[in-house]
Amino acid sequence: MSVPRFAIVGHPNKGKSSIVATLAEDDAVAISPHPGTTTQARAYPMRLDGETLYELIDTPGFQRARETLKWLEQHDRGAGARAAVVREFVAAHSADKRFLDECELLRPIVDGAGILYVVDGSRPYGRQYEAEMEVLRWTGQPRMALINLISAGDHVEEWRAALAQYFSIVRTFDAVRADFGKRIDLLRSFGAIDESWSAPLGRAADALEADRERRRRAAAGEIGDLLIDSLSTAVTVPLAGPNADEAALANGRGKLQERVRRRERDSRRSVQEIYRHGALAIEDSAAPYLVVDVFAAQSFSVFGLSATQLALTGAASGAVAGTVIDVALGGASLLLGAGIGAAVGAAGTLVGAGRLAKVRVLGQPVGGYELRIGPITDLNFPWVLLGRALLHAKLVAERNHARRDSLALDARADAHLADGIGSVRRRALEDVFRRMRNERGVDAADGSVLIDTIVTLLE
Ligand SMILES: Nc1nc2c(ncn2[C@@H]2O[C@H](COP(=O)(O)OP(=O)(O)OP(=O)(O)O)[C@@H](O)[C@H]2O)c(=O)[nH]1
Ligand SMILES: [Mg+2]
Repeated sequence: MSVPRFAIVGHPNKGKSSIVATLAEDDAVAISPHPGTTTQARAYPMRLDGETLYELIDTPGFQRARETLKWLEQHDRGAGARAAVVREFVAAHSADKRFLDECELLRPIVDGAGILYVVDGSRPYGRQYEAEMEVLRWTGQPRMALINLISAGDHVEEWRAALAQYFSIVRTFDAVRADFGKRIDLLRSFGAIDESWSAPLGRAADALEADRERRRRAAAGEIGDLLIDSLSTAVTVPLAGPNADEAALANGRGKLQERVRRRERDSRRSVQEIYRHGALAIEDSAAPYLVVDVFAAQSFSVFGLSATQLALTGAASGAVAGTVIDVALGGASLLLGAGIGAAVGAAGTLVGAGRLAKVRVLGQPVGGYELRIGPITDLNFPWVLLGRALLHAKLVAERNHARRDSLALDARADAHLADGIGSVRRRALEDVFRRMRNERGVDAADGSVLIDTIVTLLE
């Protein structure tokens, strides 16, 4: 069975390429505020597991719709021959510079593509569009109109009335903000206009929905791995003697932080690749919680659990058990603390504000000593990592491929994330975190609690 193909056509600069990018999940489609950005028809396949589900063809906008229509009318041989006359138009003008754009946009349609006609519903309707719509009607191909809203105006109703004269299905569709559900609706409704497409498009929609679940699980797996790795990370630095000095501590602390930061960056990249957003930049002053360092105080205040939540969760008990010496690294920012005066090797546990990492001096069998820093035992550390990862993954999963700005945080995300988790889940997660912190390792059951919880939190 042939793959359903749609040509996205319309006036220049109305969001055609944006719709292609959205429906093909391809952020490489050229989009710009300047009319005439797309100059050639180009197919973008939507692939899943090596199979092409459907194909979108981006096209240049109409330039000479009225003249095109005039030519068609001059060659009219009755309704039954109109599709053939359009084909003749393309053949007769393929070398005619004046009709380059018309030939580019009509060629895929005469070759069998369905039509998605895009208009901007924020601008008033005008009769100049009628020639375009009439030319499209002449092709006789299945067609649907999409009302995109590029700016603030609202002329949707007048557009709807006019479009209904030419198209059996008219939908509003926000090229830049349409979410996954809206895209699936669009696919299914396009299946309804053409019988031969209803089965493959129905299957495509089902496959995309199943894939959505798979992606969510894969993203949860990445976040789970990030937590496991970051909570079990420890670094070593060489020591001159059996006592740790300030410089060695600072050196080890820096290494540990850098390792966690790098791990977080890698995890974000993997999550973005799962959602086909590999090239997405995360840098926007509007997104401080996402951009600032995982170790910054701001991350802790936004994503960490409150003292009450920590107590309710049971996180506080048993967290510093073990024979190693926990050194308080002080201050509001984990491991950044000034005044780390703790002499490693001294007896006792300095709990301080709960900003902790395990620190110990190891004797080497071949002589010499090294300082081992980690794992990070700070009670809030896993919650901060998790909160940041969830927010990032949700924004990436929602993000439409027509957007060209960097990833920005929605103001609503200001709500304290940990509040949404619920105490039962929080406790289950904290049990897993505790085992990670205590270096006993996590087993398969812990792994599934972790992943299942993260999947739910991503919904
Ligand atoms: N805010 C907003 N901007 C949009 C929307 N759709 C398109 N745009 C913007 O409108 C401009 C044109 O979008 P394109 O997708 O390049 O339009 P096009 O129809 O392919 O343009 P040509 O290829 O030049 O004919 C870009 O700056 C888009 O970012 C929308 O739904 N909302
Ligand atoms: Mg374009």
